[in-house]
Amino acid sequence: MSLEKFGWNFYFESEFERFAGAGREPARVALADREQFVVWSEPGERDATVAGRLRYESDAWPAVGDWVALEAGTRISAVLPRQSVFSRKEPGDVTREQVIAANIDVLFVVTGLDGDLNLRRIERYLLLAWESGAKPVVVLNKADLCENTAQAAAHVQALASGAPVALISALEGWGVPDVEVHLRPGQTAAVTGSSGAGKSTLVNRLLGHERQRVQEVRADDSRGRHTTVRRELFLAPAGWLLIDTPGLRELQLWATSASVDLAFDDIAALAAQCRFRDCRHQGEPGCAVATSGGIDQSRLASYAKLQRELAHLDRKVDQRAAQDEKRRIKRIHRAMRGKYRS
Ligand SMILES: Nc1nc2c(ncn2[C@@H]2O[C@H](COP(=O)(O)OP(=O)(O)OP(=O)(O)O)[C@@H](O)[C@H]2O)c(=O)[nH]1
Ligand SMILES: [Mg+2]
Ligand SMILES: [Zn+2]
Repeated sequence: MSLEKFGWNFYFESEFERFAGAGREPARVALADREQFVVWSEPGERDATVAGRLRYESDAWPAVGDWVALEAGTRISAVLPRQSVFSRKEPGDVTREQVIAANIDVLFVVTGLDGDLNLRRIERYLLLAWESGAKPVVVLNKADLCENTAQAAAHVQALASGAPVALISALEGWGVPDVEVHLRPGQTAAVTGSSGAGKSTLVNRLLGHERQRVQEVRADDSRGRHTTVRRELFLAPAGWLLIDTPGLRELQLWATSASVDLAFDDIAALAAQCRFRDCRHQGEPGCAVATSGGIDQSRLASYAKLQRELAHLDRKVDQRAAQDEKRRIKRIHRAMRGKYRS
């Protein structure tokens, strides 16, 4: 089996050089389930665990899609630097990144058109998608259940900052070619979105067989039942790779403000012409965003809200970094005291 089939390229080849030797081989994480991993390497598919050392050496815990150095055929001893990474903030109080999928070329943000179309939620997904470094594509699924698909598509197009929007029915199978056009052999895509949006139904369509379990949404509010519970990589017959992920209950941001400008390129272009560089577009004199009239009020409010959230995250990350630094200095001092005593 050649590694190229699994997405191996020149970038990873070069990054692997410093890990080469000592019985280490490159492998790709196909399934990550807490402490248990399935990896793909030259000889094929294998179960793997994480080498004890890795827990202390770095922050990088292997995620699905990662390229790793595999020792003795079963132990992951290093995670290669990622080409792209789709993350969110870990749910709860901790200020930590949670990697959802690594090394993806395309990210399909899947939404069902069966309930209310939540434009603000799509904006959040798109912000993280732009941050990931992968190419975002919005997939409006369950178009068979929607009366006015053209209007839904137009609303989403208006907020997508140029990301393609595909209108499909994964169940009935139409529109799927508009999803497939974004994939090339050797490339990796991931699907993300709320539970019940139809991610696994789409994955089955794309793979050409019923690989993933799907389950009906709740009749009263169209919400899903969190059917998919693991992040898993599949190899499609056409030669590209696809990651199915569980629906996310919470989508807290893990991003930089640069991604806000990518995700809101309409506002960013106008904001560059505001008189004051720190214009918040809330009635300041000479505000180009306010006078243009072309920006929807709710989109502008969403832009401001996401920026506030990111500013808050920045402060917390800074605090955390400062704490880490303090701990590191303390450790060094302790080590030095020990050294001079002996
Ligand atoms: N009418 C219609 N139903 C669909 C379509 N796509 C998926 N469904 C149905 O929606 C329900 C949920 O589909 P899943 O594929 O399990 O959704 P999921 O996004 O993988 O959900 P989680 O794994 O829980 O995150 C199932 O009953 C599917 O048959 C579609 O295009 N049209
Ligand atoms: Mg699923
Ligand atoms: Zn302004």
